Amino acid sequence: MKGKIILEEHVSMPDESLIPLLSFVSRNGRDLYDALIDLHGQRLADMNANGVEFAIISDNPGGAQSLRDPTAAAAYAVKSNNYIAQLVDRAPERFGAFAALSMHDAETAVKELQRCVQDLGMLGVMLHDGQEYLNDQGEISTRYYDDPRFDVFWAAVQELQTPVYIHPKPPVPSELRQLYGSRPWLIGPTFSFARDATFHILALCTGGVFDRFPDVKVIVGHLGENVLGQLGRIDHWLEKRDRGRILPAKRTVREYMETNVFITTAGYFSTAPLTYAITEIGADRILFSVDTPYENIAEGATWLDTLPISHSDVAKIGRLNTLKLFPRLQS
Ligand code: GRE
Ligand code: ZN
Repeated sequence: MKGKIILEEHVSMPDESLIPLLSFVSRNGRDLYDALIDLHGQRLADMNANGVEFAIISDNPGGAQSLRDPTAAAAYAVKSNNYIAQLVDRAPERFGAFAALSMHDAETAVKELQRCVQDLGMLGVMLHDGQEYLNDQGEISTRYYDDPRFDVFWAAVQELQTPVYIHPKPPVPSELRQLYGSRPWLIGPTFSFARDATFHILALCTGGVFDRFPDVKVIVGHLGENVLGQLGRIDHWLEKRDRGRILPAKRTVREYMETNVFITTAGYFSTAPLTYAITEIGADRILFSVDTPYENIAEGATWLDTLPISHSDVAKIGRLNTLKLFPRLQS
């Protein structure tokens, strides 16, 4: 199909110190770096060749969420947002952006979000999982956004009608030691990304964030991380064991997945899990995405165009659901 829209598409400010890290992700870290800082060259050419009309771009993971110093994280977010806004301004008919935010302080995050939406024309927010910070013992810890301290953030998100993409980031040092020291192949897209993002989505759903802010829309990539695969068992035990005792949420995880959460195909072009997702939550909640530059636009686009599902579902997933979720895209 023509007119595809993709929305888990990463860029970075030029910074060659990223190359060693990217060499962990790719057999050729330099090529990956070049692809990450390119937008208007090869990436746009790939979009053109594969019927992709529009991409919502975002900062590379873990971005501001991996910066433990509040001042550094806030300054980084502002710098990244200004840089990404300039990239969009060179071809605004082809690109939009998610804002980067430091989540050390919710009020600061709200102010930067307002600037990004109202002054820079950004379409939503991408948070790279929880905010890393130094706790009172000086240890690196993580804050998740079901914490009531973030209610002012969710209130602003609801007011501005900006979807929030929860994207994974690399593990913190304690997990690197305990889990992955002798199993480094499980870091990132093989396992740790989905493990961490699944936890965060479940924390938001079960913590009652969507009861307090019913109009908030959250997006999660990689076909919903691991939420859908466990959905029946999660709800079964929440109802059987926790409802009326310890569970803050008023509704089932399934209901939030059908009301507040959207999933994307980013990084996961696999037909059986997609059709399973359609069975579980419906085609209206699924958005096509690629996960550039970590995945290939032609591969994702060819997969979408040859899926054994109805043309109307392909049109919804490839474009129409995203237009509905981002009303600003239609103007
Ligand atoms: C991602 O952004 O989802 C990603 C990375 C690195 C490797 C694989 C991947 O940031 O999907
Ligand atoms: Zn990604």
